[in-house]
Amino acid sequence: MGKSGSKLRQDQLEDITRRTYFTEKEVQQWYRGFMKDCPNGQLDSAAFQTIYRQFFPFGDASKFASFVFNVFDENKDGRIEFGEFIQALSVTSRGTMDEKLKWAFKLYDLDSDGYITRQEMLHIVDAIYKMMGNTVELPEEESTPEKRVDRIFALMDKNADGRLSLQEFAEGSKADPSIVQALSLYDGLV
Ligand SMILES: [Ca+2]
Ligand SMILES: [Ca+2]
Repeated sequence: MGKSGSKLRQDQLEDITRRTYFTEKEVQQWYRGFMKDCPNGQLDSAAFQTIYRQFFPFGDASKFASFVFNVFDENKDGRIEFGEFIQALSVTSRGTMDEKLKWAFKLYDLDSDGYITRQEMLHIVDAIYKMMGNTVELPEEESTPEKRVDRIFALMDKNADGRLSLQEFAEGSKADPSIVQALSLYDGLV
């Protein structure tokens, strides 16, 4: 007693290590940190937003944080458990380019129908702009979320149907990595 919760059971540890790019030692370290910040073993949306706000004190990170939360919360029960947390962390920090792109695609594809509409992308880009506040000087052609989304769609929407498939999104992102700027934004944030 007393120590329960500070260490993962061996079978859980092995399972998580198998499913992520982390070593057993790293998983245990993340687990200790996670349980210290979330003693009940769960992170809710409000707590998640608080973490993001600390990183972006000059803008409003709430909206972006709530979108990222939904990707972390894989079983959609409104809470991030350690398994979900470490899985997302593994992909965003050590995943292959394809894994990172799929993860970013999920972030943008708000209704999970397999396509990113202009409206969906506008929601995310708007959230990113709000989070950055006035801290970055944007070039004229990207001075508003609408302009940035127009630019992204001009580049990525090859068949011009007003929505991006995973393939269009992946090809466009590889051609111009700056487009998936959100990736580098949450890289290192969690
Ligand atoms: Ca969950
Ligand atoms: Ca969609």
